[in-house]
Amino acid sequence: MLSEKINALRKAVDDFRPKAEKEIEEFRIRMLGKKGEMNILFDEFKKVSSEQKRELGQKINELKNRIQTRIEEYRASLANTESETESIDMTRPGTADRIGTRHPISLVRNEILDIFRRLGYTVAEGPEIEDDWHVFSALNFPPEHPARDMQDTFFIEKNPDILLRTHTSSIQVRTMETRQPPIRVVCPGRVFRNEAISYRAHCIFHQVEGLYVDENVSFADLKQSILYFAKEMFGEEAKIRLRPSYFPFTEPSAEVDVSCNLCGGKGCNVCKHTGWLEIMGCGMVDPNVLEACGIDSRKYTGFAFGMGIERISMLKYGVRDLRLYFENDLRFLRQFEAAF
Ligand code: 2U9
Repeated sequence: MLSEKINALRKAVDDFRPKAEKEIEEFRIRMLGKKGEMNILFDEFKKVSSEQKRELGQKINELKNRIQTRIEEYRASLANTESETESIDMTRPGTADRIGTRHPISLVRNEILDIFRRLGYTVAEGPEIEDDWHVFSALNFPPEHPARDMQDTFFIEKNPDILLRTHTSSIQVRTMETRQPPIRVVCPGRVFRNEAISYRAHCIFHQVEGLYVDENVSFADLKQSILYFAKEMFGEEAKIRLRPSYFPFTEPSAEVDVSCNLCGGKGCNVCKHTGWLEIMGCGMVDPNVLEACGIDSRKYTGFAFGMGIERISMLKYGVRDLRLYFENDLRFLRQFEAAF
């Protein structure tokens, strides 16, 4: 009987989980107080036979010690948690988790696309694996043009030619084939050229090209759109100049320079002491190209432009080696954490 009572009480002691100091005090009184459980046990103990006294006496003493140690332990642990809660400043900002960042090529691509979206352009994309028509023939490349050579282009199949696109112009061809003017599109994407890798060239790089076709689109419209782009991308003080050039798909064609934003046009080693940096090519879409894509070149005119995203990003952020964009070195990428 008494032995069972001792066991039941020990279980109650072990199960006890106080949440506040007050509960410990109540527990102490219930167990060790004048009319508490221990004194009831001691009273009953007086009545047990002398043979049992030794064993039960030991058990009761153990239980009393257990209760006393538990009370001390609970008091100590509650005191600890209480002082901890007091010292935590709940208003302090938490430690932010380190999440991934946008690659500088994505940052600059998005920025370019946003600038042209503000001018009413929409974004179009297309396949990286293309056919001869969309990359060369529709764009007025003559059959013997060097870009069609194995040295410059990665071919997947010959006759009929299937290849990796060397520019995103194929997207504009596809747009014109499926839509009639007015057309205002910007076409971002990866392009592939069989080039030796160096600080200024890579066999894979990224472009954004643009196309505007409508009635009465003029070279003046082209210049004004590019000036707007240059100011948005490089700052309000940016100036542009156009130098005559040649592309099979535009006539007339031009190369665009922006005033060097590093030296403010005074001349430095980035702009090779000219005060100017080349940022893109452009021109009026050749009527042959409009016709090849099913657009009436007597009714419509258009302008087009193309730029390398790596190049724009290098100029904007002062990056001197293009290969950094492909190496995924975190020491490089983390420098763009704050950009967006
Ligand atoms: C169509 C008609 C015309 C796109 C153009 C350029 C000029 C140009 C280069 C810049 C540096 C490519 O990345 S780069 O090597 N691009 O100079 N691109 S005009 O003209 C087009 C495109 C599509 C149907």
